[in-house]
Amino acid sequence: MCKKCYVTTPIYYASGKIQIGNSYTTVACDVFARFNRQMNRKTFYLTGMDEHGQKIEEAANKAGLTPKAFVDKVASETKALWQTMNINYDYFIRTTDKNHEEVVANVFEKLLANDDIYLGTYSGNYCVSCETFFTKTQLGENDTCPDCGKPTKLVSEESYFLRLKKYADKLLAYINEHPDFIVPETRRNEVIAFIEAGLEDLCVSRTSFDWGIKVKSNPRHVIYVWIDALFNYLTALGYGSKNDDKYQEFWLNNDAVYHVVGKDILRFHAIYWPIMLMALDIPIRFKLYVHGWILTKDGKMSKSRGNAVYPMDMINRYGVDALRYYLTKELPLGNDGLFSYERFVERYNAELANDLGNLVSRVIAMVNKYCGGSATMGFVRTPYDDSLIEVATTSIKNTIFCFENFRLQDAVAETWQFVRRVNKYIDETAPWVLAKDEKAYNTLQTVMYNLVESLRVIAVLISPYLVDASKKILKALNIALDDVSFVNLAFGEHQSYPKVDKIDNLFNRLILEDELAYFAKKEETPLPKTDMISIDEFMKTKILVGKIISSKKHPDADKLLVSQVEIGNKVIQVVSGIAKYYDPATLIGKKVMVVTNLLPQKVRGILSEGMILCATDNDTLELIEIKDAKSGAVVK
Ligand code: ME8
Repeated sequence: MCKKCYVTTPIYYASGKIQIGNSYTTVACDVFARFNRQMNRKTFYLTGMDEHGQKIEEAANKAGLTPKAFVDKVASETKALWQTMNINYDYFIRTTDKNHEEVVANVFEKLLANDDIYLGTYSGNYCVSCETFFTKTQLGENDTCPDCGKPTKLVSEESYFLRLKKYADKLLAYINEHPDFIVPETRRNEVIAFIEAGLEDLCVSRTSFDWGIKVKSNPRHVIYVWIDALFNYLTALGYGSKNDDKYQEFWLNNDAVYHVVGKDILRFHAIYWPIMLMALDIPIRFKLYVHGWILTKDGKMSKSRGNAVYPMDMINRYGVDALRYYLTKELPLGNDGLFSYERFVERYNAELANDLGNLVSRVIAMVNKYCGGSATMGFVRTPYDDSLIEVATTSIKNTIFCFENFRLQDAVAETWQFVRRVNKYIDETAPWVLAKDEKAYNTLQTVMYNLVESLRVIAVLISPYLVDASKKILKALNIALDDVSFVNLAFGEHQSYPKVDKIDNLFNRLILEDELAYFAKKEETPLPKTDMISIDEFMKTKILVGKIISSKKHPDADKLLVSQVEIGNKVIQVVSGIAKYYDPATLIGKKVMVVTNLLPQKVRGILSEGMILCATDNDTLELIEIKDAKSGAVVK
């Protein structure tokens, strides 16, 4: 059995805020890392940020910050979020780290020297949002990005290319010889089909933006984000630097390296990354675990689609554990999972408040009430004990098996087999009846011990995801956290509980209607200040067609004209700043658009009752003329 574990999340683009969809991978890897630590394996958990590229440059411009100031801000916000979410990573890499930049630039030169990278011209469509090039056949309708649906840009520029074709056969052979290289199998088959369809060499540099690592031998080129990003998995371990101990320990001499990624970045990790490693003669040590997406009822959850749910909104209302539980429980490795508030509240009530929270409160209250707050393994057995212990043993074994294989959802389900069995054991043994019968004292002791010991086993099994609840239970049982381990975990291992402390409710029951009303109200709260207006606001503007029947210069202002405008059977006076562009005589007879419901106001002493609409780019100005519609017609 392996003694070490290296697990990585993708590094998140610094351009967007973390929503619960992409926080999924980080929670899942944290659960896996905690499990491995509990198996006494030396574990290195890596996460971080992808901070270069056009997308981030644009986001920084929009925020009015330099790219560096922008990514610094996002990185510190992200770290703070992970801390709140009990994410216990060992290293947080940023692609703007000097060491990372230096190593990536060197790796690029090495690939160039070996002729694995060559200079050519790229011509094709580029999606800034996904930082990806697409061929014509891959594009969606109207040349939109096949992944995110946004418009792509046609780009033609000198570029460096990584030779992929050269390695296609070698990669296929590797995948065939390593059946568990890509998990689950459906994703593996997808990758095989993609390679068999023929690989195009990959564009790996850009000249049209600046924010990135420069090619040392040709600084006009910036290394395109995927070489930069993928290498984080090695630079974080010190690869290519003076001190590469961690690279030796966790990559070269380790059988358990896991890259956990969403299905949208499968190709990059399953094809481009191993080919880069092959070209550099670095052994492929990793396995790829590919998860689906968290969807909402209108598709993939993402900030750009406007359907994102943010972790802090859930944490502020339900606590960190509830969110970690939901993410761990709801997303199977292979498929997508649906997020809805209804489902969240249902799961919370059924599994956290009822099955677990209630169980813990009841057991601790009973052991205090009936046994003075202590429990010791007894010598009497009830007819239900064998079954309880059998389910405990199976549940421990299966939970560990599922965690080992990154089947986190199944691991939770296996543990819950036991949680439910313990609840049933209370009903079967009815301690409140035993407590009334003096002769049943020893049986009651046994039942209480079995229940408390069950809580201990459960607290260990849930510790990778319900981090706080697990600690609270163990604290109440007065068990040192250092004693907690999955190795040799067995029912009956801990034989005496001299003092069981009272405990507050772990999860208070929620009322579904209240929660739905809360989120509905939250969604209705006014949008942050923007220059957008609602349709209702726009519809308040009354625009009618008017015919200019006379026009003359304003007596006191060179820039203004005073016109009489006939609108239907009414004539209004309008003062407009158009004298620089129009001779008043040429306006007579023109039909124009007039805003007619502005409050009348005096402009340099002359009353203006409306506004004539013009198109302007500041250098030129043009009245918007109407050809056929009659004076008085409505513009809408
Ligand atoms: O792709 N459900 O970064 P990223 C589940 N920088 N997972 C989701 C999700 C959802 N609704 N939305 C996003 C990048 N993700 C690159 C990675 S790694 C060398 C470079 C997941 O911030 C997505 O599938 O766009 C991906 O695995 C991760 O969040 C990072 O996405």
